[in-house]
Amino acid sequence: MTGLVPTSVPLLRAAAEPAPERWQPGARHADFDRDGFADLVVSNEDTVRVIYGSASGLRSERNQRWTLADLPSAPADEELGGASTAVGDFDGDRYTDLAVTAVGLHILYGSSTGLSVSRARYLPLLMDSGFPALAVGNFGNGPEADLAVGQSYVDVGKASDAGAVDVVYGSPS
Ligand SMILES: [Ca+2]
Ligand SMILES: [Ca+2]
Ligand SMILES: [Ca+2]
Repeated sequence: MTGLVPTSVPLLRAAAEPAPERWQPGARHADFDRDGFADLVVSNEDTVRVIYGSASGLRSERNQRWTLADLPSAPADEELGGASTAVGDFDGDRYTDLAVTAVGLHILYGSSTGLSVSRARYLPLLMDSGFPALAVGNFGNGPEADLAVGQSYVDVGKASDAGAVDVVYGSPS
């Protein structure tokens, strides 16, 4: 067989269970450790996982898994509540970084050893209860990648559920 070869990997066991209404899996890829192999990010209602690529494909040895409780500076007693993810080099060090929205915005920075919560940043953006829409690009204000966070139901002033877009500009580490 040539071309695409289907291989089933049981990444999201929760998918076999009844899905809450808001359940929405997310998948991204980027080379967080710059070893030349793409690494895979999968997220669901309450968990973000990273599976690192290798010469022999995605390998489980270096798997990472975070819930909200693992992310630094996040408010306690909250559920992840809908993690959206996006990737970009937000600090311009050539390692791709991971943005995770969960009760605010978390940036996990890439490095030669991959992503680490010990090198993460938390921005307490006001979040609504849905899955924010994320877009990455260099919108200007420095060469680093920037992040736009769109939310449908966030209140703006006296306008409830008005919706808003926050833009977070990257900056050197
Ligand atoms: Ca990699
Ligand atoms: Ca970076
Ligand atoms: Ca920029």
